[in-house]
Amino acid sequence: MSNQVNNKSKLKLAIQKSGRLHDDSVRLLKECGIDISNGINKLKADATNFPIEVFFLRDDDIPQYVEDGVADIGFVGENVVFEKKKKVVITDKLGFGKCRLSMAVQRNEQYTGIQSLQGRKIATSYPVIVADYLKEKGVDAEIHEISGSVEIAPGIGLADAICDLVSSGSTLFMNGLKEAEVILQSQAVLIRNESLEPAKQQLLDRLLFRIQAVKKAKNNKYILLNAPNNKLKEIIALLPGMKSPTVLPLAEEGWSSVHSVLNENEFWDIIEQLKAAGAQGILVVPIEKMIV
Ligand code: PRT
Ligand code: ZN
Repeated sequence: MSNQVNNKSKLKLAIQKSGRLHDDSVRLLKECGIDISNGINKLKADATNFPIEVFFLRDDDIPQYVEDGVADIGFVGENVVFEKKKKVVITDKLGFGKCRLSMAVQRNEQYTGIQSLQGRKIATSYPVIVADYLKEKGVDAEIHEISGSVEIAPGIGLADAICDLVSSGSTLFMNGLKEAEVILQSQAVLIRNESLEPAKQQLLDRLLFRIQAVKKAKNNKYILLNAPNNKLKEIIALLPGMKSPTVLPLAEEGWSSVHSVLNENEFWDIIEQLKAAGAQGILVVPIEKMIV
């Protein structure tokens, strides 16, 4: 096979070169069985065990590369996708890089709703999203675009308010600001070019299948417990499982071992109910991959 043909049949993925999304992007690939550990310091790297080529870029550039087809797909914050307004398709949420884009004002300021920003100055690195939001709310404010350290703008008299990404809230707190209004929830997403050729779409489907299995596994736990046979019915009724729980007899007469899968969201509630129903020796084990 010539090199050119070889390259054509590879899926080209753009991820952040360095920064908050880099490590989680590489980790997700690894959990999908895709190893690029030899190339992280280069501009691009081939995976050794999946037909994928990874480009390392600034996050701001990823939507453009995917729109142009230089990359077929990308992992990037949804906030960047909305700000850049490129023609790309958001295909999946990746479950990491979670944050929110929020308006913030000085802590001692009275904030009575977005209308209180009427006629005032807002510093942000997200001028497009902010302008859309203000327009939708019918608020006329001056947007001052700055690319970094947005949180210091009110303190130095550059703006009355800011609109910036928040995760723990400690940056706002340390700069004497308070979060006033969430305007967007964001996380890393997989974007794709609008018209992928069939061979690439097939590769993307394989990758998406693996990503689903990894995400599902993270949200679920495998649970094993011992139950007296006279309580089995009640205990089984509490367990969802993939189909129904597995029930195996224990060596000790009158007891069974029950195995099932629990979703993280309902996990503690169900554990409490299981205990109350007579379950003993409850073991909870992480799941590596989950294919349903
Ligand atoms: O070099 P490159 O352009 O690629 O990187 P970058 O500096 O533009 O981006 P980077 O690495 O800072 O962020 C990449 C992406 O991570 C963002 O686009 C978001 O999708 C996501 N993300 C998640 C965050 C945060 N959480 C976050 N907390 N991006 C930035 N922040 C910053 C925020 O701007 C503020 O300065 O962290 C500070 C607030 O954090 P808390 O925890 O103090 O609230
Ligand atoms: Zn950036």
